[in-house]
Amino acid sequence: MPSSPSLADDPSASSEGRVVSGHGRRLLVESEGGQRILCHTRGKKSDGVVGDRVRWQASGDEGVIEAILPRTNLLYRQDEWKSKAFAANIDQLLVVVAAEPVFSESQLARALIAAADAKIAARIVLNKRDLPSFAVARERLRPYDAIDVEVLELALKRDPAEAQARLAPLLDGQATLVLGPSGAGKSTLVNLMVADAKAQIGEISQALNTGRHTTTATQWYWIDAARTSALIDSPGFQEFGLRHIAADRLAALMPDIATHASECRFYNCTHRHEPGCGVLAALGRGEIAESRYRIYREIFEEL
Ligand SMILES: Nc1nc2c(ncn2[C@@H]2O[C@H](COP(=O)(O)OP(=O)(O)OP(=O)(O)O)[C@@H](O)[C@H]2O)c(=O)[nH]1
Ligand SMILES: [Mg+2]
Ligand SMILES: [Zn+2]
Repeated sequence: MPSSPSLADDPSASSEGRVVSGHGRRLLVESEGGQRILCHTRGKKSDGVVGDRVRWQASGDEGVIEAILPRTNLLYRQDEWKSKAFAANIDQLLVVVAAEPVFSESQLARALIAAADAKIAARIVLNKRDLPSFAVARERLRPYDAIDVEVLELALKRDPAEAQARLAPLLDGQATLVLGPSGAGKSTLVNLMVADAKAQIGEISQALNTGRHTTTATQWYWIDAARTSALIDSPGFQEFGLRHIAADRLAALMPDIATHASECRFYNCTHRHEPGCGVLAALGRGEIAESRYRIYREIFEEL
């Protein structure tokens, strides 16, 4: 007689699910039938993130995570001392910024670079079209038209019907991570597209521009009852470290820089001071936006 089989030997003892929210070792897992069960990870491990597919086993009213299944992708940031995962197994990214509070183009560019590195398609939403400062904000996004990142100009709160009509086809059948600075309108977007989301919205005074965070945890929402389209709301970020990216790969992840990097005299050109640099030449001709080149330099120095 063999001794009692371990769970790994008997798949019928556990079932698959998806992490829909979580903090540390406590993860909320949605079963294939759609129920949500609070699960704990075994031991000290706490590497489950929202979007993860897991094997879990019931244990009383709660559950225990047996394994995190292999990921198709993982979007995360790597700051100087810590790494922070946003979500796993996502189909696309929506970076939401707004006319107000004024957004950091560097943080936006970093999110797009991380997405390119993880091979995740990305779009930008520029929200609060109703505000007078919108035109200036739109102008700051011109370099992104040139690299074929779609910019959706929306007023999620002021013109919800139009925003809904434009977003619906883009979100259909996809798992979409919503990322961006605090106060941009991420939760407003989630509430617009998900009937019963009730994501908390920060009614902070526009004038104060305080940038307080309203959403504190990443959370997975289904848009449709059939559970085919999902939105993942996330807390606003203020920094976005890219220390997981090798310095010599950075240019390749910035399409406007990459185009001209092939024109450099030296194959290992860093595009900072080398003679015959195609990137510096293109910058001089105005074919690369100064803000984009500045961001390239800033990130390169960090790596
Ligand atoms: N004027 C204007 N305000 C908007 C619009 N959409 C959202 N807001 C406001 O912007 C503020 C912030 O919205 P949230 O959806 O909470 O922003 P968030 O990105 O989720 O912020 P965090 O959760 O802190 O990361 C709220 O006061 C919204 O009402 C819009 O189209 N126009
Ligand atoms: Mg929010
Ligand atoms: Zn160069």
